[in-house]
Amino acid sequence: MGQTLTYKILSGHVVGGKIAAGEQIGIRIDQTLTQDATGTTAFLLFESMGTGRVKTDLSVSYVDHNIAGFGPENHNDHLYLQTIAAKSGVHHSRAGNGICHQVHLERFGKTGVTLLGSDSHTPTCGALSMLAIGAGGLDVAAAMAGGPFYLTCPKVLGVKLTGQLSNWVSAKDIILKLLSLLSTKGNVGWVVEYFGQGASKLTIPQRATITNMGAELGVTTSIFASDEQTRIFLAAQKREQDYQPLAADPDTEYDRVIEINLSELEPMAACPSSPDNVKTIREIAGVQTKQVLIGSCTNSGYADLMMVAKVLKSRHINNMVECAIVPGSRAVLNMLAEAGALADMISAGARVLECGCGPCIGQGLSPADDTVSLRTFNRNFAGRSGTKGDQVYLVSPETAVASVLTGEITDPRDLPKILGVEYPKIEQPAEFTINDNMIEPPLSEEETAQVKVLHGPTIVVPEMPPPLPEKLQGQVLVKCGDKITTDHIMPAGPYLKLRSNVPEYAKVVFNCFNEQGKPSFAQRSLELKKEGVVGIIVAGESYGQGSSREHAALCPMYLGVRAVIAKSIERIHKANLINFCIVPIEFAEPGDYGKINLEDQLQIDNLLEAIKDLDEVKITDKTASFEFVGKLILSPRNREILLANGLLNYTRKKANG
Ligand code: MIC
Ligand code: SF4
Repeated sequence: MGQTLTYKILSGHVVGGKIAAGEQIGIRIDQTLTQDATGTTAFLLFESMGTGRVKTDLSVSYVDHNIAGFGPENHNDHLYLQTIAAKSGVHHSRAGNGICHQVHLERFGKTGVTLLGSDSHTPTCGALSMLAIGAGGLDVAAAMAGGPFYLTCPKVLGVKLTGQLSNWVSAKDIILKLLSLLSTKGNVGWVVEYFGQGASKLTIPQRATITNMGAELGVTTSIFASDEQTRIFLAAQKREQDYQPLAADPDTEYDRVIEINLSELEPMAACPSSPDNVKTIREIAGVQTKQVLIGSCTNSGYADLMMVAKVLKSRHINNMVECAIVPGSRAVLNMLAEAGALADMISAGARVLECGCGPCIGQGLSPADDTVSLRTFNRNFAGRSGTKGDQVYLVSPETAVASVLTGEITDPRDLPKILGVEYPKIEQPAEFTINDNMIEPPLSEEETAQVKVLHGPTIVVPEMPPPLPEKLQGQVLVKCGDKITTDHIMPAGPYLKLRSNVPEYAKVVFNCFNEQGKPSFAQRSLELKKEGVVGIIVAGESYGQGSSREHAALCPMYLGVRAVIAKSIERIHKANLINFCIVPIEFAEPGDYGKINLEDQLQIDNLLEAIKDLDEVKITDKTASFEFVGKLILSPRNREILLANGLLNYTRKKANG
């Protein structure tokens, strides 16, 4: 039987373990990417590993998330990142150059290589047939130091695309369709591989929209074959040397196959407040919208934005709608400017933001209370936009531009009829405008010696975890439901600038559950910590969905949390918990979740012994007087990391023999 594309790349990179689904394997990492919001911690941890220059073929440090600069924090971070990149042999993409995934796709992606990124949308580069995986910053730091990345060897889901997209239906609708079929939970341990005639017709930016938002499925990554489309894109980026043909063997048998006929697809939206709450636009058409935001790392390709500009040309956005363009890369923005498309957008009334994450991560443009916001982004978790009770719909650029003209959710296929707008078919440019002057290449070793790393006063080296106790006595600090995202645990928006200062940032852990006039999660945790009582988080299914931000583990750990007991835990977050020595425990009987209450006292008598070599642990709820069993789904390496007080200490121990 032939090999899947995923297994071909894995086989070429494996350095430990057996390539078979479910086995723990270590793989060599060729490239890494970090962004400023996770990168500062990643580089602080990298520095403390003491390995000097990075050992990867290529590492790029992007500044794209935190670029608004309210107060000195952001710029302190940027200067640190710029100087540590210079010191470590890392490329540095400066603020304003674009969003990491979009820029990496354009300037650095290379077929057949592995990429580890401290951002959950790193799989975007799967569009170029790379094995691109999101991870916590500490895992990326370890990879920069030359260590392998450890993962569970995945099962492979083949998504066969047949047919052809109709006018006004786009790549976004393909991934929304898949989200409607698979949902955001229960997909841990899978890779999605796209194949079929329909896949071969999609351009690289279209594929990138799909692999990008594959992160919302909770899979390890998503990937397309490398074919003529790949060659054309890389040639247009003047990087044809980074192309090689690569595909699954023709006789491959996938662990599961789903078929999607592109000819039958129609425009869709992920309704509030989960990317899998998908409906067709026909079902929700007519809902009034007050805001339409177009762009982000999901839908910022040249064709997407040119299409929007062409539709807006000589028209005006609806007077009741605020419209902004959030370009993903400076290169695309430049090309829009050169083509006059930027002027078309501006004269139609669109506001043009600088290239960066911006409103996608709650950095401005929060919608008004009780209003609908349409975004071409990838996440609409409750409150992520910065407005409590927000109603964010995720749509394609086609649906977005149709709706911005009418002021209500509009099926773009109706545009010819209602406004006389014909579908503007946009050809991929034969050549992209290339201008890398906002990317600083690594310095030579001699030049590196002269660099002084700037640690501004708002950058605080994070504390590492103390050892776990043999007998764990703790209190349930929060009991939350299903699909708790890292945005619930560690809000971004105005707090994002505190990423480099754990004691400050930790004050807003679980802020969405804090009630006015009552002690916050952080205050309650620190009180208990003083008394020597450990904090415990109890949760439902799919705990820790969404982002790779390790602060969702690091900050609770700082507050004294040492265990999470959940019905299930998402891959990246579970790794982050282990890296920061918080024990991930899953209910053996999901029904036990209902018997536990907030503030219950829980006890585990033999925690260390269980971590050493047991798959289950007995937990006593002393308040509710019952016992239940927790599963420890841990690899031998996970166990060693927990027993070594976290990944940093574990790495140091290994280095010292
Ligand atoms: C996101 O989209 O949630 C982010 C912000 O890009 C995160 C990373 C972060 O929290 O810094 C992600 O996707 O991993
Ligand atoms: Fe930035 Fe949003 Fe993309 Fe995350 S999902 S990298 S915040 S644009």
